[in-house]
Formats: sequence, C-alpha cells, structure tokens
Amino acid sequence: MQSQLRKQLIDAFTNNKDEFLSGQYLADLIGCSRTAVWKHMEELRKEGFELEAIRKKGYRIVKTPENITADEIRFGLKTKFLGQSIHYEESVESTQKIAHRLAYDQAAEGTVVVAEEQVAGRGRMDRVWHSPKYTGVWMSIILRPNIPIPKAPQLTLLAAVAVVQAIEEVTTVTPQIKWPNDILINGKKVTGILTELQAEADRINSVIIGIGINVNQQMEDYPEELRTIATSLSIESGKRINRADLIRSAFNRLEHLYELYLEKGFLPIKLLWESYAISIGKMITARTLSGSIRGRALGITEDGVLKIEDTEGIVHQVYSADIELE
Ligand code: BT5
Repeated sequence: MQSQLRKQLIDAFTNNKDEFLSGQYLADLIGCSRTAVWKHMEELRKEGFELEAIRKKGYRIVKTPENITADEIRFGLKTKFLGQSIHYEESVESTQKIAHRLAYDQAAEGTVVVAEEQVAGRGRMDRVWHSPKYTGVWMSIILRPNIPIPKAPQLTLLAAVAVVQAIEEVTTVTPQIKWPNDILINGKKVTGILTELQAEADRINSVIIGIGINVNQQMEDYPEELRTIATSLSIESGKRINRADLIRSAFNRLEHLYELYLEKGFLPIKLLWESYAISIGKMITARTLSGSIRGRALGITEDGVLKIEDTEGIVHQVYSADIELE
C-alpha cells in the first residue's frame, strides 16, 4: 500500500516534469491526506532526492539520487509493464535467486529485481559473476511469454539488443555482441546475460533474464583475472554514467522489442542482432560440452542458433558454447 502511494506520487512528477505540484493537488490525485503526501516527500528526500518546496506552489523534484532506488528508476519510466514492479535490494546473493522465488509466487510479468551488490552473482554453468557495490547494474527480469520452450534462447538475443541500444542511448560508445550473451566494447566484456526458465514439460511458466552491466567500475576495482577481459562503460567513455538512466532505457527498449517479438516473431530481432554482432563472417572456435568446432561464423538461424562452417565446408548448428574470436 505504502509503495503504491509512492509510485503514484513519482508518476505524477514524471508526467509533469519540472513543474511544481501542490500538496493538495497530489493528495486529491492519490486519494490521501496532505500530511501523508508530506511524509512521502520527506521519505524521498531521505533517499537522496533533492526537492524544492515553495509555499503556495508546492513541490518539485530538482535532482534524483546517486545510488539507485526503485523510486528513481520509476521517475521518468514510460513502460506499460516492464519495471512497473521493482524489488530493490541493497545486497543479495544473486538477483536471479530472488526473481526465481517471485516468479514461482506468481509475480506479474515485467517484475524486476535490482540490487546494488551481489555476493554470489553467477554466470552460465555456475561461473562467478563479479558484482561489486554501487558500480554496476545487476538485475533480473521476469517475463511470461507464450512460446515453445526451444525458442526461449531467442530472448537472450533480444535482451542483448535492448542493452546495446540502451548503452548507445546513455553513453557515446557503440558496443558489439558476441554470440550468444556477451556484450563487448573494444573486445572486452561489459555485459553478460543469463536466461533461465521455470517450465513444465511443454510449457514455459516464466523466463528470468539476468543482466549484469559494468557501469562505473575502474580497472583497479576488478580482480586480477578479469582485468584483461572485462571493461566498464565509465572506462570506455571516460565519464560517470547514471545507472538509473541506463536501467530505464533498458526497460523501455526491452519492452518495445519484446512486444515486437510477440507480434512479428524473431525475424526483426534477428536483423537487429546481426547488425550488432561481432563474430559474423569471422573465424571462430566454439567450445561446446561435446568438443570444439573451428570455422567461419555464418550467422544465426531463424531460431537464434549459431551457424558455423568448418574448414571442410560442413555447416554446424551450435546451441550453446563459448566463442573465441581469432
Ligand atoms: C554471463 O555468464 O556472462 C552471464 C552473467 C549474468 C550476470 C547477471 S547479474 C544479474 C543476474 N544475477 C546473477 O546472479 N547473474 C545475472 P558467462 O557467459 O558464463 O560469463 C561468466 C564469465 O565472465 C566468468 O567466468 C568471468 O570470466 C567473466 N566475468 C565475471 N564477472 C565479470 C564482470 N563483472 N565483467 C566481465 N566479465 C566478468
């Protein structure tokens, strides 16, 4: 209830950016007392929002806080469902773990878990995902698409396109995608995506898309073993990036692409994905659980499966692998 009021309050300021809104106006709009409005405004101030309050005119939001809060992400968010319910946590083991529980408990489609820090962030096959405090975007998104299970990996590719577009929108850098889930800048990894399912034998209950974006880390923030392979948006652009802006942009892009996908299928996503892909046409080695394949990456199929032509001209379809570029 409390957070529903806060959400309506933030929505009111979002729809009237830069304008003063009076306590009475807000109270009428939300259906609460002026004292309750005042209490919520004080809460926002404690969260780090800078407010201007003028007698007879009302309140205005001048500046949003540096750390991410659910309120700040909502400030300016124009999506229909994605991010309309945000679970914000200071420190978690993994946002995937919380999202799995929420999804199991029937959380609405578009529910998101965002954390400032993960102490047990994970990649594919239980690898470690380094997720230090206040510097990155660590989040998990719950979707409930009505698609057959084998098509679920397409959503990883869709999420990668959304994140690339969001990065382009809020920074000056242009990232590239390495199949299936790495986003690279100058050959170093800036984002990883982990897609997991809750499904019955023939039906998806939910898809949980975990997205990790390195935003404001500097090289010294990385452990030794990541320094040669990882980078951050701040390192690449030379600027501090507002993480809430990036998250909001990713929500907007992801919702748009997801609706396009449900309506038109994978083809428009495939074309966008290929326009950002780094490996197409290049010699690569794909390391799969059943061995390595070396050859030229031809592109992806209608289903998002990677096609590689080996040196003997045989075309392989690769469903899951780690890719090394030559
Ligand atoms: C991934 O796995 O790239 C998927 C990462 C997904 C992370 C998000 S954060 C929110 C959500 N909650 C979670 O717990 N996870 C998701 P993979 O392709 O397996 O790559 C893992 C490898 O990337 C590691 O073995 C390291 O080599 C490298 N790595 C670890 N942390 C990194 C970082 N912060 N930046 C770049 N590379 C990293």
